[in-house]
Amino acid sequence: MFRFRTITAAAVFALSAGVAGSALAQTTLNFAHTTAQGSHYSVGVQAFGEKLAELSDGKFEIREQAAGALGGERDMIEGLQIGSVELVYSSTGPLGNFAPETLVLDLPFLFKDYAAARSILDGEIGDELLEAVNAQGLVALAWSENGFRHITNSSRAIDAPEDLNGLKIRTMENSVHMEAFSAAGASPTPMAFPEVFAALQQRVIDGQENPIPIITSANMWEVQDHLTLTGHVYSPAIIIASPSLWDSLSDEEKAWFEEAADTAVAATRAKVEEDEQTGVAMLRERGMEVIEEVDQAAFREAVSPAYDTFVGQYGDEMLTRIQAAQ
Ligand code: EAX
Repeated sequence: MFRFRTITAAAVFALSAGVAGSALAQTTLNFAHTTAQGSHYSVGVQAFGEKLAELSDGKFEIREQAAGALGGERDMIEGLQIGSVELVYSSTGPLGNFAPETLVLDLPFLFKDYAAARSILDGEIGDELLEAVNAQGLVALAWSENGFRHITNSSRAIDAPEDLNGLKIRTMENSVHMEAFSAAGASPTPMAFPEVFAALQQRVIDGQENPIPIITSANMWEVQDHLTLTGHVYSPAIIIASPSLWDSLSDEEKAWFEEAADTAVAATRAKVEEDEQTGVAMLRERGMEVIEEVDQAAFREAVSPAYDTFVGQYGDEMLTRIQAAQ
């Protein structure tokens, strides 16, 4: 015991004498997401890391854990609650299983365009929904963006909702999305994102639905022939921190993280816009057959029973507020 203490004291002395104030003071934080390096989330994580390093003068360093290195989105959110990961960039896919108040955001055809979605998420409604997430032992820093979701599959061109009949479509682990695809006649198969590519490749499922930034960054063209630009739901993203990280921070440090999150959101949105402009042409070049002219009213009608189910379970107060705000 005596010997151990001596060594420890000597080591502490050596460290503090040699490298005080340098890299030793640095804290490395894991920032996890399910999408590929270089994707819209990845660009956000990198921007977050740069901003945080700048504000903290190098005290905090971000280590990006991309492509589901720390599991699917449900696993990662659970990881935040138990403190095995510090920061997560996630869609709302599994979020409603933690904070049901956020499920309203997953209703199809709720947001009319990107501008409406962004302004509502950045405003009072968005703040209230972040608070609902915080009530679940999480620290929600900001709403970010995934984009309007579209349907891909390898069986047939989907021109109208009837073409979905019987198709096994992977959905996120989200009751509102599953209800919508059921109502439209598809056979929804919930699955964590890191499993989707292999499931498509092995034909365990026929199709999936995701925004252009995901379809492009996940190389979906390699395993999917058809893309229909249904834009059937706006898919938000959220940046969440673990309570154990948060509780270890001073107020000044918390403000740095909040500013870094805003920087991440701006970077991600810019990348979504870029992908929206270039992605469809890129997917066509790589062999996907793309249907751009979509009768959205028909799809809206086909998924409308999901609204009745939602309102029956959760009421229509927040839904009405979101509709009235655009
Ligand atoms: O958050 O699971 C999904 O389809 C999500 O869009 C993806 O993981 C990005």
